[in-house]
Amino acid sequence: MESALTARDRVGVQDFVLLENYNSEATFIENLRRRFRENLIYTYIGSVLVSVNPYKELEIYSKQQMERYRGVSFYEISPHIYAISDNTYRAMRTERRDQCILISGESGAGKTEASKKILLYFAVTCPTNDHMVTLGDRLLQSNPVLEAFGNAKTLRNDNSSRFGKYMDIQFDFKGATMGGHILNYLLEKSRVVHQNHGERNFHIFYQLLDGGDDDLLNTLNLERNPHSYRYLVKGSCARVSSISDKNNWRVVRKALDVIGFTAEEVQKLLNIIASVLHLGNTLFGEGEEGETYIITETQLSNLLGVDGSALKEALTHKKLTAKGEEMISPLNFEQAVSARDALAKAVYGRTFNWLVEKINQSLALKEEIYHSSKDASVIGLLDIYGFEVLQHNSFEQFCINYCNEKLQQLFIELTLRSEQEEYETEGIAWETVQYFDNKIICDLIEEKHKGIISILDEECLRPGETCDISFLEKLEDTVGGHPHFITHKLANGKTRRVMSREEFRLLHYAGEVNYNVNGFLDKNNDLLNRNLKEVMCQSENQILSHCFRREEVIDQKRPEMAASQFKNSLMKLMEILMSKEPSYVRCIKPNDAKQPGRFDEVLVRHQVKYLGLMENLRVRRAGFAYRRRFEAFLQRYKPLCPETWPNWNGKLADGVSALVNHLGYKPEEYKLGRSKIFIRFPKTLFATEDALEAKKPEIGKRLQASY
Ligand code: AD9
Ligand code: MG
Repeated sequence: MESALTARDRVGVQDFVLLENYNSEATFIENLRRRFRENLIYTYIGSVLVSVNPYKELEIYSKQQMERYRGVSFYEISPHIYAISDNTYRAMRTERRDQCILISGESGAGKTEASKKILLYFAVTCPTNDHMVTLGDRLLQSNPVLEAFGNAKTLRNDNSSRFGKYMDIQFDFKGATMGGHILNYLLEKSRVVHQNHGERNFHIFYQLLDGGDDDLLNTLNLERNPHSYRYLVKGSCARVSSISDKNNWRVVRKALDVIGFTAEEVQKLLNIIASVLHLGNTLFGEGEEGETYIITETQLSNLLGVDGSALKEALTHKKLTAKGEEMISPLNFEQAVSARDALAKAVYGRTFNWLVEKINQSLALKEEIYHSSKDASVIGLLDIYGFEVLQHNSFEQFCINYCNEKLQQLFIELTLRSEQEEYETEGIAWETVQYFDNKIICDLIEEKHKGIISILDEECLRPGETCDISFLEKLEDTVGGHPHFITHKLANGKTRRVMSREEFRLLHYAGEVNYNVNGFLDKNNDLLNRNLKEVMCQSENQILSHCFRREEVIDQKRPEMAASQFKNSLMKLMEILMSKEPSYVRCIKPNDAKQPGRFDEVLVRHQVKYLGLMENLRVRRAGFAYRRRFEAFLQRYKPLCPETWPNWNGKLADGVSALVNHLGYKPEEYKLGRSKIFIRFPKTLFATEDALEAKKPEIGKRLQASY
């Protein structure tokens, strides 16, 4: 028994609810640290999985490991991302209810890696339908493609997701995978034309240049050196030691084939990627009368499949309709540069959407299966960009962090709600736990008419002179008194010196972030000059003509603005998630240096705090630390009682009663619900576990004797 205790001391407890001193943050973090030191990166809080990024490859993801977790109950075996996967799968099968797995944590904490491991688990362990032998492959191969086009090296993460992703995996009544569907959220398009110092553009550009063969680069009129392209070197870090662009190119190229892209489609896609690079190298000169002209000759129009002179004209002129008449007016230098960048962003962003559409077609249920799949169930997998605080935070960080607020809101509602519901359905009294509800911040951002997004939209639409600063002033007037909103203006009319006049600060659930309003209006407007749209919708490149629709040019109605669009897509996402049974993976980043073996306590404490893990634990423990279904409890501990061993044939609740009476549980230590036993203190369960351990040799003998 002593050695068991020592082991427990060394590696910590595998479920935080088993901590004696569960109210102490220090004990919580110490437990995480001990486990991290032993390469035990996973720990539960009840059914929530906490994962600490090891920043090194661990030998825990093999097929044999997958087998270990198949069909095995949660608590019987060490915590693992496969246990969550398996549990979710079994819950879907037995309860016939759609499930979802929500992965959260800040940038670089390991969300995308976790989501890939879950997908791999399903692809490898779930039966495949005869029709769909390649579906698992296609599901898996969608990752490298989307990562190539949607991920980039940032200061926080060498493979940072710059778009949000929700994937549904569909299973038939036999539990075989039969289809998939991806929803993508707001790609950080601004990265196409600008990157902060130490960051890169999307991986695909560098992969193509490093890995594409000479013939391919020739046809695209590209040079191999990324430094030749202005859009690739804004962050001064075209090469990253941890990334092999050449190898990744091969992986992506193969993945495109597996998913079912034709050679022609791939060529068209690469033409577009190359054209973005050429756009970046398109330079303008200024004439004597302030008119702008293009001074570079490239293959741009060929690659885009559009008429060269029409494109030149559209890059340097603007078409306006005034009083029913069309007018062409020249752009000045800055306007031309921003029209060019807007085109690059639009081309890339829309191509990314096309890519997701194509992948969805490849993962879609085939018609004949669709009709025979009334009993299909779904497991949703959410992997979004994590909370981000940079030196300079802009519109993109505002959206990303808002998205994280929404997810946290969902976590709060669902963990508390499901906990409360469980006590209710089991007929057990419930004690409330205090926690910070971030709804107040969500409201500040998204409330109709009064929220930041509404104010931003209004400012974009307001006729007359509006600018980023007038937006900030509007914010001050409208939400200036909000407890989570701060600007340089103090309530007494004085100025807060530490803040610039171009910033507002939000006190997010995960920390304070200063947002610089420069560019907010433009990014929210996300406008592309009409004549550029006209040129693009005539493109001979079918991807582009699909992405730029003629109707868009004819229809003068203003499309929804970027932040509102994002807000509405998040609302829909919340509805989707609320309709499913959630499981959670909470990812923690152990250090900012991306290094293995380093556990920075201050950093970890901060994450434990804002992820609400202590509250999560308290809620879980408020009533009872441990709960188990009667059958599972009996199955495990029945050898400890002569009445229940080797078999109990009566009512399950009576068997559990007999067992706990025999074990000497006191009435205050446990409660029997309708289908589960609730145990208040971990030590009760420890004692029972120790008794089971001590009994093992005897049970083994009895088992042998009975053969
Ligand atoms: V972001 O919000 O998209 O910027 P993520 O997705 O949370 O972020 P990601 O999964 O990309 O982070 O992990 C960052 C890096 O940590 C990976 O590229 C790996 O190098 C490393 N990592 C994360 N999880 C694991 C793991 N389970 N095993 C080994 C890991 N390495
Ligand atoms: Mg990610």
